[in-house]
Amino acid sequence: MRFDPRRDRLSSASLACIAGVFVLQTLTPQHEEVAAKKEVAAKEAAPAQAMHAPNLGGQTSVAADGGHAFSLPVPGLSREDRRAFSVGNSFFRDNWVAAPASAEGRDGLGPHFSANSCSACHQEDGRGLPPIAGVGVGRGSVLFVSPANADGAPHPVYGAQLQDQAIEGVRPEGRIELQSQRSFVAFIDGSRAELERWDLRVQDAAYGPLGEVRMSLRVGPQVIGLGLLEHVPDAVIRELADPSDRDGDGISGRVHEIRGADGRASIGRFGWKASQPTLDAQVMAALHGDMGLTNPTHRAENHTSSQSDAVQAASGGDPEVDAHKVARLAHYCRVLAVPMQRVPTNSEELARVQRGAQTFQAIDCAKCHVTTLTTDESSPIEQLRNVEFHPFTDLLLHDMGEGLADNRRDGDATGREWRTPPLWGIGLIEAVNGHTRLLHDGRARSIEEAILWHGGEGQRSRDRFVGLTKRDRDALLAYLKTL
Ligand code: HEC
Ligand code: HEC
Ligand SMILES: [Ca+2]
Ligand SMILES: [Ca+2]
Ligand SMILES: [Ca+2]
Repeated sequence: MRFDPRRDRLSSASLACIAGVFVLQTLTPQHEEVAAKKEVAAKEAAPAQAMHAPNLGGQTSVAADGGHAFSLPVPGLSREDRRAFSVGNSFFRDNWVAAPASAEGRDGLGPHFSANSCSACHQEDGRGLPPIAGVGVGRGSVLFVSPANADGAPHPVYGAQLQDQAIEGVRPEGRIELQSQRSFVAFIDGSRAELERWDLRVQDAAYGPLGEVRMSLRVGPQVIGLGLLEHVPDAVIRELADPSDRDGDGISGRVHEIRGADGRASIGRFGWKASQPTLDAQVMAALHGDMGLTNPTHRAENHTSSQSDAVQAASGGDPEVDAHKVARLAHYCRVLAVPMQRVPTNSEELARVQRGAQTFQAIDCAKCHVTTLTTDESSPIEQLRNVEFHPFTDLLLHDMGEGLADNRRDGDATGREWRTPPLWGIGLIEAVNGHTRLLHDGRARSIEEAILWHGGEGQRSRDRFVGLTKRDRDALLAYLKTL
């Protein structure tokens, strides 16, 4: 379904507020507002076409809002691309097993692993959970570890990731324990919000004490719209960066420059620290790091020579996952579509959401959560070429302050830097995953808490949020929930 903003005034006004291009249009004079309300009323009378939502993913968007909202392919794919999507879907969803197994082509899991399928951490192609006792254990996070004195380097015994599961006959590397810490934030109107964060601990370390380590806990993000983000031209991302803050707005933003094994330079786009430049690279890192599956880029099993039980484990082939399967998995992630914004049909609610969209611009959220980007012609998928879309990210690294810091280097990203996450789909995580945990480690229990954690380059924006009236805060949150 192609979305045409000119055909539909309601959608075009709301699209204007997400894109922030025609801000004037959202500040319409009184008589036009009345006209708009009349039109809304007319729409309510015709429920069949009431919800014609703006296209966050450009013409690749899908109208979807239930539990499977993140699981649809972009419309109009060729038959071949749809078939590849279905095959990729089964590789993504199905469990891998230990070798040797009769499940031909699905073995080689481990010896250590964090989960036995991609979808365990990206459930319904959505958001994973941190290992909170009784809630999130084994449901969607990874733990990176480095020695304290070698920032970002793999641990000499445990490797770059600490996996809390293992195949039979091999010990899990340890158990991740979170100790909750609470704090409070006061708003200008006197109301308070409670924030939660954790102290991380590894218990039952199987291969001797870890020693002093730096740890980074991260949850799996929703995997929608990635084929669009993959083909935003490098020049556009570089243009958004302002590493020495020349315009003095307190926001810098840095490109994560990646140097591949072949010496080629590229821009990191994927992961919470933008440490992977392409979907293929991200998929192969996940296969190896999260599931213990060797592949064309990572040929050696994911254990160190000090882990003797793991060293003796059977292999599922060399590599366990071949280039063909990697391509199917990457294709699957590439074409998962972005659901349309769910614009309210009720005129009061619509006015509130539009007010929230204006606030989003006014308090500089959009300086990092950039509303509009465009792909070039380089995608292998025709539908993803030359698409204007609304991801709410600049794909850049930002220093987000001490509160969010994991204090562990990842490639060129420091322990305080994080990539601006896209906000599309953020209001649907609850419907898809049954929770509203946000931020890289899932510490925020709501959108509001996620905003309150913003520090560093995001501090000014966060302070302006705290200074808003309750009415304006609620409008902003209502707006974000429509994304
Ligand atoms: C144990 C949990 C876990 C498993 C299993 C897992 N992932 Fe992930 N995934 C993550 C985390 C955590 C991140 C963020 C990584 C980072 O910050 O570097 C991520 C990031 C991604 C991204 C980038 C998303 C973005 O917005 O940047 C893609 C694509 C992805 N995973 C695909 C896969 C595929 C395909 C598989 C299966 C081969 C898989 N994942 C298995 C946890 C997991
Ligand atoms: C300086 C850049 C910057 C600004 C300004 C900024 N953000 Fe963010 N935002 C980020 C980064 C980076 C993260 C990820 C932090 C993390 O996970 O540790 C983030 C995370 C979020 C999240 C959680 C996303 C998720 O997927 O878990 C929400 C919601 C959010 N921001 C909303 C806002 C709003 C609303 C504003 C304005 C009040 C704002 N941001 C201003 C950079 C920014
Ligand atoms: Ca293996
Ligand atoms: Ca390990
Ligand atoms: Ca700046």
